[in-house]
Amino acid sequence: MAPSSDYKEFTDSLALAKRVVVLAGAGLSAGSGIPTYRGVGGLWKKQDPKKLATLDAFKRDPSLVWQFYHYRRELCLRAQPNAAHRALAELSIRDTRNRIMPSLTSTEPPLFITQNFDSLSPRALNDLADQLTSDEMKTVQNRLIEMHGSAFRTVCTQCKHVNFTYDSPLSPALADTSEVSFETPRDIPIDQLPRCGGPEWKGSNRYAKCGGLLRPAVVWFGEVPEGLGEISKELNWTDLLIVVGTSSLVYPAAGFSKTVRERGGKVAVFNLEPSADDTCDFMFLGPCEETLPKALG
Ligand code: BJW
Ligand code: ZN
Repeated sequence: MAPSSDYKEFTDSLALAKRVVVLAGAGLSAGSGIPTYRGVGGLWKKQDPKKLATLDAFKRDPSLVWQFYHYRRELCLRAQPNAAHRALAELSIRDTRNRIMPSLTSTEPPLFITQNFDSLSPRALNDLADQLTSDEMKTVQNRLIEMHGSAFRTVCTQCKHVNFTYDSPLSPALADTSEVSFETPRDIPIDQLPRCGGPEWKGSNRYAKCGGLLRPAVVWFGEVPEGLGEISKELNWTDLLIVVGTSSLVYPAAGFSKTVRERGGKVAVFNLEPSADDTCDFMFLGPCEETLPKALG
């Protein structure tokens, strides 16, 4: 049967669903000016992911890979959440208060899985902080999984210390990396790339002088995405999966809709165009920054 694009029918399914999961991809942030990967103007149309988004690439040329991530990190820092990020953040907090869902058995907000590393969804949630207690906000934040990592986290290749920061640049040598300079990259000596300051351990300086090379805490091809345990548990009892702005070509995320449908849940796709997820119950074509507020508002 062809998927429905009837907003009322979708709202009814949402109201009946006890367990909602959101899966977001690059199209969610396209309206904020962050390029997607595979569409028109997509990153992987211009750049070869094997040279930039694998551990081997990083080992071979950390200077090139860091310039690529610095440039994209800056783009994310300058971007603002759009109406689709805001609509999804509202969905999370309204559910926490049980205002939208009739389910009295669950006060858990939807599990919000994003493949994006741009921090725009966490920022949209934080923008609603004044409507929640700090405990409620923690509950909502704990339900957000950045399955392909974050542009704002680093991990030390030596001591494995993880750090989160919006500071930029992460090392002075990266300061003047723009898109143009990224496309003609400099050869930055390895000791001038971001290095580990170690965790700020009170009473111990065990790692204080680690100084190891940092890498972006993003999930490259061949690496295991984050939060898969929680995700696969949740997909077993998902009533409604809302899939936003992903081409559904990258696994394991590309398989989530099939899992939900096999277990009897419904799938709603919000995309500019039909994607690999065309076997779904609802399909709303158009920019998600327009369709999502309409569907969730
Ligand atoms: C709009 C819009 C608007 C635009 N409104 N919509 C063969 C078969 C099966 C699997 C494999 C295989 N060969 C290799 C694999 C595995 C591999 C894989 O899937 N490769 C495929 C390419 C075939 N996967 C992996 O390696 C993953 N790890 C893994 O499998 O580990 C093994 C394992 C799994 C499970 C358990 C145990 C072990 C890791 C994948 C890591 C992906 N990393 C990246 C880079 C992150 C860092 C960075 O950004 O640099 O993640 S790649 C890139 O793709 C990024 C994205 O998160 C990901 C998905 O892209 P997304 O979000 O779908 O973007 P696009 O551009 O593809 O689509 C945008 C969509 O938006 C389009 O549909 C537009 O129409 C739409 N759109 N504007 C609504 N305004
Ligand atoms: Zn370290």
